[in-house]
Amino acid sequence: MIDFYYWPTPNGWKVAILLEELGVDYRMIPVNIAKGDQFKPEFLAISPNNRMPAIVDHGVPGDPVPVFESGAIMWYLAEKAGKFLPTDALGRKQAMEWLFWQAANQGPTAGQLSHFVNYAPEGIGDYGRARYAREYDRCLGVLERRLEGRDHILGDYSIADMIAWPWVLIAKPLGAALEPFPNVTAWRGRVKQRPAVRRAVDLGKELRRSGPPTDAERKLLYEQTAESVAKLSG
Ligand SMILES: N[C@@H](CCC(=O)N[C@@H](CS)C(=O)NCC(=O)O)C(=O)O
Repeated sequence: MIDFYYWPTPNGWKVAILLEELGVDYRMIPVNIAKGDQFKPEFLAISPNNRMPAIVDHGVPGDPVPVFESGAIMWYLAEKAGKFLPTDALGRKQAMEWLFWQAANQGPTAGQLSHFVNYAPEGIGDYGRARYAREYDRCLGVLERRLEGRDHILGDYSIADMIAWPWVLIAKPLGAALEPFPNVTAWRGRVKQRPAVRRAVDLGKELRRSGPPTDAERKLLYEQTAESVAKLSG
């Protein structure tokens, strides 16, 4: 059994997709990031960066194994299952490259773009929005070239697709047009058709909020410092 600490966002969907694709037994535990669940000491013991997704694997001999960071979680689960990860050395090197690419480039960029598009206070978000829109566009260009002549990022469908796909799914709400990227558009559609992917994107959709964050939620999510996290986690 896997405990899956989750909130319905693109970062949460990445791991939800893999869990659904693997068909493993898991229990979804909501981490309400707008209410501060990510600062609870029991969650920080699993995920020291106070971010979801995270998992605890109970299906191992000895103590349960906690894993944080979506890329690490996905590598761990795929390797354990022997699925969605190449087995040869060169293929594994490429899987690592594209996982790190997502975690260090596309993910943070899309996250910041989402912040500036959705949450930056009126009038002061323009520079940030333009900066991250360009960088998000650049990342789409990188994916477009990689998908030239390939159905999936590593050739076969793998965790490299599952980790990069959620932030491409929501390109439109982020203000980006996919028309200039036909390879990315076809890949986005190909992955979207998979039943496991649909189930993952629907996971916990009833938890999703509508409307802008309250002042208290805004403070909790966007004004974190080492000191504020230390205070909140008691
Ligand atoms: N690099 C992390 C990013 C995870 C992340 O940013 N999670 C956000 C929600 S999308 C979160 O938990 N935020 C809580 C907070 O900001 O305190 C990963 O890929 O796992």
